[in-house]
Amino acid sequence: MFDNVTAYAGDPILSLNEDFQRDPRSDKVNLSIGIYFDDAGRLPVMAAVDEAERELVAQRRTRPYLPMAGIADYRAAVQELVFGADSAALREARIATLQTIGGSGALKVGSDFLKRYFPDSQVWISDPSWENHRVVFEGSGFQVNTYPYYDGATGGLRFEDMLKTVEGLPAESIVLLHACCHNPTGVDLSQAQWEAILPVLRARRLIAFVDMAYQGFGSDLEQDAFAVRALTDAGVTCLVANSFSKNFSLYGERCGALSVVCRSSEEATRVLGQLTCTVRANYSNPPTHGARIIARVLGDAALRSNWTAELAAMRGRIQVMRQAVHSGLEGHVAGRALSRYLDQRGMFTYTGLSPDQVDCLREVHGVYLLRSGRMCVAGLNQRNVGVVAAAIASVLKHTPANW
Ligand code: KET
Repeated sequence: MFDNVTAYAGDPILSLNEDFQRDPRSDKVNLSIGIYFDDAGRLPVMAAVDEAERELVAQRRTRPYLPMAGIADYRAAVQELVFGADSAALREARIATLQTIGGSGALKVGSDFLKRYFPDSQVWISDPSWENHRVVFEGSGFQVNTYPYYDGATGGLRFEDMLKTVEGLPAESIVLLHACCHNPTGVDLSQAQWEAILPVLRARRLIAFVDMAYQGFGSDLEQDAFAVRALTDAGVTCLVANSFSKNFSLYGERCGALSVVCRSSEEATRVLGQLTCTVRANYSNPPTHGARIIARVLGDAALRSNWTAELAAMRGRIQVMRQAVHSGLEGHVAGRALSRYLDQRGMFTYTGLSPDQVDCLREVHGVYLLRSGRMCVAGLNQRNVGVVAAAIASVLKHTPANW
């Protein structure tokens, strides 16, 4: 029956992470998947999450089917965190938000919804982007194209080229944008660059689909939401997929949300209805546990400030690791452009290492990066950073300085 089922080539991130788990070497280092590890190399259980979960468990709450759109308190908390307590669109009740199965689920529900109403539109993602963006949108039946984004020569942004491409897109094209901490490059638009692209999106009647998987890992929770809020205030049609996997360290609970900013509250009600219809057709309704924890933390002043502080400390630790790997490399390889380790933001740095160099790092040194050269800086710690810098230096010594 399944003779013609071909073998799955694997996923460039998740399959590599599984390879890492199987690697028997005790000194292996995982800088592949976008997961924050603490300085002891462990996945943290954040204190506020721990406390909220204990309370929940003590209450011995039942687990009914949730509404298709998810928990009301959770949805309200998401709206406030993403759009800001003083958002005019929120006050006017014109944002449709529903709880989703992680940020991935938000992208999937959003892209299925868009395919139904904009069947002839095409999707534009940054070059490069998170590998799964293409997979999700193609899975909904869209043609996926790229707009210029990263400049390999400088480690910065090709903003003028990006703008020019966006200016040439047909109306109702879907433009996937990263709110902050761009994955995989760690290079974001400045606030001035966002201000420059907003009128183009609006004037050309483009649909902005913003992916915000790293709120709190760039500057802080508020500043990281700048793009989302500026788009909303500028009246650009936009969808926002946000994830709590990273900033709550709740990867396996699959907590995220999709918000669609509409023209009126009446429109938002209709849009929410069709989004819940998409959910029903896929998985009926979302799960309870993780969302209850998040709603509790965000809804309680003390827990929330504890969470915000711990997130700030995580962000600070990543910054320390950026400096540590930079100075480690400086000591080993002179004359290379290393500033990108310091300048790029969020969990990732695009190292410029070639697939062959990445293979060598993994096979010879047990250091795992994505073959695109993406390094998850949040996997570094005081114990492994020196070893990693020495391993990269050793790989670089055998190749010309091309970056
Ligand atoms: N968007 C982006 C930009 C992103 O990096 C991830 C996960 C997600 C969405 C998915 O979020 P979730 O809530 O887990 O569904 N990225 C890391 C893990 C992965 O590939 O699934 C990564 O890039 O390593």
